[in-house]
Amino acid sequence: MTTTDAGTTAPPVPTQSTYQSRVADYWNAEENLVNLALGQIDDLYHHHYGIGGADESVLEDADPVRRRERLTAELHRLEHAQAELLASHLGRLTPDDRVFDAGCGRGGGSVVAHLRHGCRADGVTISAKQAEFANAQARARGIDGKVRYHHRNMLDTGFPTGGFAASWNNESTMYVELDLLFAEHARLLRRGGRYVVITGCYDDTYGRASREVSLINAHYICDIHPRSEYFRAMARNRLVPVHVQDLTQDTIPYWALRSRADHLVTGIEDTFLTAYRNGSFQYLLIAADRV
Ligand code: SAH
Ligand code: GPP
Ligand code: MG
Repeated sequence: MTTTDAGTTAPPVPTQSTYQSRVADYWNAEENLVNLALGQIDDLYHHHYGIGGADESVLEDADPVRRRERLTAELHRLEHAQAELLASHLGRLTPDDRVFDAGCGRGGGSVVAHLRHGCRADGVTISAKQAEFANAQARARGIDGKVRYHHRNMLDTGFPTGGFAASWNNESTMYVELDLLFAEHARLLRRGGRYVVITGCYDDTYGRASREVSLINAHYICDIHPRSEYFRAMARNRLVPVHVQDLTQDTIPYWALRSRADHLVTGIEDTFLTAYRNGSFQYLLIAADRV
């Protein structure tokens, strides 16, 4: 067991199921240009999608090198806007407040929250590689005293009970059982603390998971939940929604632009577009108070 500045103790290697080990393998090996080339622009590395109107004029640039650069920058701008939207829902935070970034990827979201609110941040990822990468980024920025990343299981963080003013999952809920996840958030958040999730969920009004939702699951090794399950699991775990926003129409321009970026596509772009357009899939933000 190791003692950390975040308090209490946690095992040096997270306890994890076989499934979670495979998820860790995916993220330890992941080097998609669509993530690295975007992150290199300003050293904010995101593993989520974008929102807002896209400047499609970048596609018309006659110079092929400049066209690629402008496309990359435009996709990054849209992903950054998504991170800022999430951070804007974290409530009022002071520099002494601590926030928890559950499933933090290469760390961009915690940096955005810290820069916006001055707060301390603890990010947790099941991938040792990502935690190492994100800590190196924080050191390079000189914010490693405030922003830290941990190779841990977000279902069992070892962080102190009631120690956090806010917490979130940005596109990381589809890797876990929601009841276990929300129980850990409810434990970590102080009363009146704020929880925010941005996620892709399947739409209960469609019926069950569509073919496209199943293809997205297979692509990322995840298990997308229905929208209804978020609200049931929150209600069971002292999390009371204060704001719900359907971001589906806001994310379609990102996917439409990404599908035309030949140098960045991964092959999943048309599946997302079909899933959003056929009504089987939603991009959703929920902000909730811990009561
Ligand atoms: N929130 C980040 C990354 C999203 S990608 C961003 O917005 O950029 C999904 C992340 O969830 C990956 O970092 C993966 O390691 C993490 N993850 C999946 N299951 C996890 C678990 N059980 N515990 C901690 N992290 C997990
Ligand atoms: C991460 O983004 C993707 C996920 C966390 C899983 C699926 C998300 C849903 C909303 C269903 P990424 O930036 O690593 O993916 P990509 O490499 O495709 O850009
Ligand atoms: Mg990406």
